[in-house]
Amino acid sequence: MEQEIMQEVIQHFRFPEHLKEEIPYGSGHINDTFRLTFEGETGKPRRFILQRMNKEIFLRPVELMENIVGVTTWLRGKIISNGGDPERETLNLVPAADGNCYYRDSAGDYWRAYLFIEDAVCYNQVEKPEDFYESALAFGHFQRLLADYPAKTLHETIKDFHNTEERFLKLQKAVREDVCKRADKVKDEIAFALSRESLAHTLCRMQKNGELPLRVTHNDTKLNNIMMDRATGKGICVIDLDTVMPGLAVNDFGDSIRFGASTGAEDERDLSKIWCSLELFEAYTKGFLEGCGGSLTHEEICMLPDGAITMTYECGIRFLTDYLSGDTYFKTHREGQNLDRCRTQFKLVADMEQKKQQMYEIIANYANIKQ
Ligand code: ADP
Ligand code: GN1
Ligand code: MG
Repeated sequence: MEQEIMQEVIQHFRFPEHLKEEIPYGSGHINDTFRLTFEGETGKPRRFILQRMNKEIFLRPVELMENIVGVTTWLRGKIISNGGDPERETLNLVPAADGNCYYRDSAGDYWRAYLFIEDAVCYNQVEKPEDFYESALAFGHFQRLLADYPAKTLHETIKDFHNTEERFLKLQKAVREDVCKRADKVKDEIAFALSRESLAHTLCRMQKNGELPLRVTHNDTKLNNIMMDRATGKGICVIDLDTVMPGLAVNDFGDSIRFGASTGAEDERDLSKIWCSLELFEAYTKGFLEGCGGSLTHEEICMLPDGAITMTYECGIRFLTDYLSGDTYFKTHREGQNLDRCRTQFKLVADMEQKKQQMYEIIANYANIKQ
């Protein structure tokens, strides 16, 4: 059945004729991603990414695709006027046969296709601080390129995505309902989350009262959502644009730190390996501030450590909620993976709390803030 659907979908996009290979690809937690290789006319293979969008999560896929068309067209214009290469520096959608930028298959799922970005890699863990610095530069730059994007035209693809207060309420509900009878096993994690409720409020409150501005942000800035040039090591293309929406710059910073400045994998079971590396934190801070090019307000800069702690806390809460609800949101490949992910996030939160003053000093140093 799956194979028949794949064939149907592939026929409905404007791909070359001869398919040589089709493999599941990448390690995203949300969509089903495939890499397709076709025989090219000159003998050189041509590759594409084909994705089935997650319909439980993205309830309005046509609106989602409108966002992606809008943002990639905008970026394309900016990249061309800066003398860059629009085929590599932003995602390029492949049209479907009917001219739409998506295809709805006979099972009701929505698909889209992108040019495969060649000669580039994306990492699941930082290998060298310089790579993390380069990724920060690119994420900061991405935010700057979108600074004057008409935010009102963007659809909210996932409601309350980084509304940490709402995430906190959803955790409480999941604990109350305990549909899988797992709450007893994770009393410590629940207590950890509930005892830090104030973390859920600070940034939300600052956004509501105007202390932190809403900008067009990426909202899912983990390291494997950026392609790095294989030859130069530079961050060339920000991908995974499903959650580009108005949001907080400190959250984009924080989400990168949560994932990339950790000394271990997101689902590492041996928690003695998990720390927030200040060396990596420093590399990212330097790159992000450079990439944002002076566009952040004083208040935003001062709240960057809070962004890191809040995003890590929020993600831990989301993993725990999903574990309690029966693993329905994030893809899992083994029993208890969401719980393992939750535990690494909470270990990082506790470590970041200890290191908050040092984080602030690093930021103040790069942002030239007098202490
Ligand atoms: P998810 O939302 O599930 O995380 P992504 O859009 O991030 O899906 O894609 C999953 C993975 O596929 C990425 O981490 C990356 O490895 C790879 N990928 C996605 N788009 C491209 C592309 N245009 N070129 C090369 N690799 C890509
Ligand atoms: C998901 O799509 P992916 O794998 O890049 C999630 C992020 C989480 C992240 C945790 C749309 O990111 O919000 O921070 O997993 N994306 C969505 O690894 O929920
Ligand atoms: Mg992704």
